[in-house]
Amino acid sequence: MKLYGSSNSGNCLKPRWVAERLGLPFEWIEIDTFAGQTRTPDFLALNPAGQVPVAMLSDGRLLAQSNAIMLHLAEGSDLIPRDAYERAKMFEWLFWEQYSHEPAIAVRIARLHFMKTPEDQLDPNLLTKGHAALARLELQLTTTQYLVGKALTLADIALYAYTRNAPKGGFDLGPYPSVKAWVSRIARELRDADILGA
Ligand SMILES: N[C@@H](CCC(=O)N[C@@H](CS)C(=O)NCC(=O)O)C(=O)O
Repeated sequence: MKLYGSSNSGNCLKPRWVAERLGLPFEWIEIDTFAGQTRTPDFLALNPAGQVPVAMLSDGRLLAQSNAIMLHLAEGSDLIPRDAYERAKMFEWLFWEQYSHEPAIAVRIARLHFMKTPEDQLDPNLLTKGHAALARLELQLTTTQYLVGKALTLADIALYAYTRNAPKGGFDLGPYPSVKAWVSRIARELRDADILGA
């Protein structure tokens, strides 16, 4: 399998972490999104949406969208609950992540940290929406160690991807102690050297 992605992108790290955790062999192909490498004819042939991550499976079939790739790679593993209700709860978090978390938190990280856009040029709603998402996570994580059930699932991996870097997007995690503890826990589970400082 080939994984086309940017190491700076939480969306791209999601399927990479799943492949690493499950011991699935893959080749990582670094794509520089800021240099326009998602807009070349060769890349658009892989994903007409012009976005990473993209997986090219061992038989050549292509798959885009971080959460779809994770679901495919993790099929049959303990990262997807077998219980139907818990599995649906995992999907609840995955859909919420793409609509209510990533569009605020990932966008602020990209603009402030990577593109060096001045704060006053950003939509102020992003900060409000991002804090609402962090408060929603805090509400869950004050009562449970993981987002669904009693072990790591794709829900934790999806939400961890950008929450771990929320401070780079100007989100102080001080008011969210359970989120901070969960970030440390998931970092250890995924052996995420960027956060563990290894
Ligand atoms: N919903 C998509 C979002 C993918 C996405 O936004 N990818 C960004 C990097 S995080 C990208 O490829 N940006 C480059 C571009 O749009 O040209 C997913 O979860 O995979």
